[in-house]
Amino acid sequence: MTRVITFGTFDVFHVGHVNILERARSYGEYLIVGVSSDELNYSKKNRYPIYNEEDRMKIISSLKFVSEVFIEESLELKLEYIKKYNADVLIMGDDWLGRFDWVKPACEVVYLPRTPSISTSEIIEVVRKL
Ligand code: C2G
Repeated sequence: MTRVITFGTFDVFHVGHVNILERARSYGEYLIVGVSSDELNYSKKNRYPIYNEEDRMKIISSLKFVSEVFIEESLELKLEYIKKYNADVLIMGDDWLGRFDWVKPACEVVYLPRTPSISTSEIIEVVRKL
């Protein structure tokens, strides 16, 4: 059984998130998702997510193609998470192209094209202008 792992904030959940999770799952039979903690998001983007980590975990774990969910506390712990969850493949969107190649001795790394024209930041901007 191939075990696939992916990571993300998945704030203001949208179809781009569904697409990457669905495609990630197609690489194996078991999909593990590391959901970035509120603190990790703050350290990366200088703002807290709109949805808190508990709600984001609940949304992701309710998807039929997701097998297991955990909180990702740090970007530097990728290798530890890959080992802990016994992952064979790491899937990331191509906005992260090359950034996680350093885990390659431990597992295969695949970057998938992002869904065009949709992002959490764009949704926030559009709503803000209403
Ligand atoms: N994504 C996508 N298409 C979009 C928007 C997002 O394919 N239109 C993908 C991203 O490439 C990423 C995943 O959805 O693989 C989650 O996106 P974000 O929530 O923006 O995740 P991010 O904040 O980049 O966190 O350890 C890595 C980080 O935790 C990733």
